[in-house]
Formats: sequence, C-alpha cells, structure tokens
Amino acid sequence: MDYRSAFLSPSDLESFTAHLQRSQRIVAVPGAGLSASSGLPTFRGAGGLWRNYNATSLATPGAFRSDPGLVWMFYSYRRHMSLNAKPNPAHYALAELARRKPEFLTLSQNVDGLSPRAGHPADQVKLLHGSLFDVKCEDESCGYIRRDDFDDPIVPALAIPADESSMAEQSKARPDQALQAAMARKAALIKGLDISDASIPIPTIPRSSLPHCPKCKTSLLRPGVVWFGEMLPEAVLSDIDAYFDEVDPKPQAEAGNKGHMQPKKVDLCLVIGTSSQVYPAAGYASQARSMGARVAVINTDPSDARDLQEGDWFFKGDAADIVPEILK
Ligand code: BV8
Repeated sequence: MDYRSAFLSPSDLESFTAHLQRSQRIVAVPGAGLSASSGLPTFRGAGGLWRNYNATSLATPGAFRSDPGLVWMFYSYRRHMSLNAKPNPAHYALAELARRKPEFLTLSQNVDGLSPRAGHPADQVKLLHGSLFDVKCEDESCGYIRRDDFDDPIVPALAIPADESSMAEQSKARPDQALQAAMARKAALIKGLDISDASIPIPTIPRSSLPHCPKCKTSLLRPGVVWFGEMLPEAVLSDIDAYFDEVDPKPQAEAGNKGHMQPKKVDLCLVIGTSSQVYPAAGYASQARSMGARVAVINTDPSDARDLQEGDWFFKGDAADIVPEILK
C-alpha cells in the first residue's frame, strides 16, 4: 500500500501531536532540505549545489589531492554562503524540542553550522559529516584540527569576488594567467556552471597561497568535513552507538527476556529534508524504527518519503513551515 497518499490529511497532525507528547526518545535526521529556506542550495534538488558543481566529484580525498585549490574554492564558496545565511524556524524548533526533551538527539547531515547557530544544545546534535567551519591537516598523522574557524575567506586567494566588475578589477591588478583562470573558475562556481565544462580553464591556485598546517608546516589544511569514502568521526559514531545501546534500567520481566536489560525503545524518528541516499546517515531512520520508532517524514517531494509504513506520517512541504508547526 502506498502510505504516502494516506498521510497527507491534516488529521495526521492530531495523531502526530498526541504521539509527540507521549514520546521521550526522539531522533531527528535532517538533510540539506532543512536549510533550503535559509537560502542554502540542496545537493540534488533543482538548482542543487551538487548537480551544478559536480560536487560528488569534489567531495572526495582524491579530488583534494589532485586539485586542492579547486576543492578549496568550492568549500570557500559554501563557507561564504553559510556564514551569510541565517537559521530558519525549523532549526530553532529542533533546538527548542531538544530543550524540552532531554532524550531527543539530532543526527545532522548538514555541515552549514546553522543548527549550532540556532542554539541547539551541543550535546544533543551530532554532526555526522563534520562542519565547514572546522579545518584540519590533510595529513591524518599530524592530527592538527582547528574548530569554529569562521574566517571568510580563510586565505586571501580564496576570496569570493563580489561580482564580475570586482573580478575585472582584481585581474587587472594582477593580469597573470593563473589568477585570471582562477577568477573564471570562481565565476563558474558562483554561477552554478558545471565546472567539469572543458571550456572553463582549469586553473590551479598556487599551493603556496592555500592554507597550510601551522603544526607540521608542510601539509595543507583541508575542510573538516567527511568526504565520500571517509569514515564518519569516531567520536560521533560512538556517541550514536551509546544512544541506541542505552539500556532500560528496569529489567524486562516479560517472558523470554529473563530479566535481561534491553536497549531503550525509540519512540519517534523525524526525517527532515533529506533524499536519504547517503549512508550510514540514511540508515539511522530504519535503526530507530527497528527499536520501536514511528517515523515522520517532512519533505517537499513525496518521492523522497521512502519506506513509509503503517503508523508513519508524511508531511509534504517546506521544513521551515512544517517543523515549527508540528513540534509546537
Ligand atoms: C562511509 C559532507 C565507510 C561533504 C557529505 C565507497 C567507499 C566507501 C563508502 C561508499 C562507497 N560507495 C558508497 C559509499 C557509501 C557512501 C554513500 O552513501 N554514497 C552514496 C552517494 C551512495 N557514504 C560514504 O562514503 C560515507 N562514508 O560510508 O564510510 C567507509 C568504510 C571503510 C573505509 C572508509 C569508509 C561518508 C558520506 C559522507 C559524504 N559527505 N557531506 C560536503 O557537504 O561537501 S554527504 C552530503 O550529501 C550531505 O552531508 C548529505 O548527507 C548528502 C546530501 O543529501 P541530502 O542532505 O539529503 O540533500 P539532497 O539534496 O540529496 O536532498 C535534499 C532533500 O530535501 C530532497 O529530498 C528534497 O526533496 C528536500 N527538500 C528540498 N527543499 C526542501 C526539502 N525538504 C523540506 N523543505 C524544503 N524546503
């Protein structure tokens, strides 16, 4: 049965609200759609960040090794966009829910920093994929990491040109080929052109102008995000495991449990503004469901409301409108 159609009626707000009130252990798994109304492009949607910028080929260690300047331009642009964005009512509503429900945990896929800026209690939000505002040494054995680096740009060579004219000014000042090509590339990134377009010169920002590690000196600093093919941060994974493994202090007297401690049930999982295509993040909703959770999907696109089951909810629309509405 296609549950999507059965869960568009407003009466589900009533049943959801009743369940939310009874719920203690709640997990939220937000994606880029949570920040869409803050003006940050999503990855796969229309006009999406990745569709245009071929970002899946940029968000990898290999891309950074082969063209660190290009990858830094992409992330410098996203740092710039995120710093100029503001948390929207959905970010604030999740932070408020965390204050009301101490066993509520947000597992955010977003690296834009908007949930922390909305005052989401830090111990109740896990940044699965790191943050645009952490930078770390590309050499893992060095271990240098700098958190909450909001410098924009992080180095002068990564300044985002305000517009074409300022770009023309800058390239007039230094007409060398590398700068002109880099400016053309930045313009393409900003315009959302597909940077794999061969007609756009492949510039390289000189390695010397990129941020270097202050500890080991020789290596570059890289964005503190999790790239494809990289493990999620160990501390984050173990915190999440601890949450799901938390046992119920009352030994279960039911037959078959012989008084063993069972992991606590999860009551509700909120899947907000995500295409649920990236793992392991996308797997947490089914993990919550396997522990008893009912699932509520909030998305503008019904086709991304995956695996809905009896008892779930699907609320179609903008997270910035719906999330504050259903959590109040
Ligand atoms: C891992 C940070 C294991 C960077 C991101 C080969 C090797 C290893 C792993 C793999 C492999 N092949 C595949 C994998 C698994 C891989 C993966 O899942 N690939 C996918 C593409 C199939 N995962 C990994 O690599 C992960 N690591 O598995 O390590 C391992 C084991 C051993 C050794 C080594 C490794 C790491 C994945 C992390 C990647 N980094 N982000 C950056 O941001 O640049 S992922 C990035 O993409 C985001 O963080 C997010 O997770 C994802 C984007 O998804 P969404 O957020 O959902 O955004 P999207 O645009 O897709 O959807 C938006 C949704 O919102 C839509 O549904 C839309 O309808 C909706 N919407 C739009 N507007 C609104 C809205 N909804 C509501 N309101 C609105 N206004």
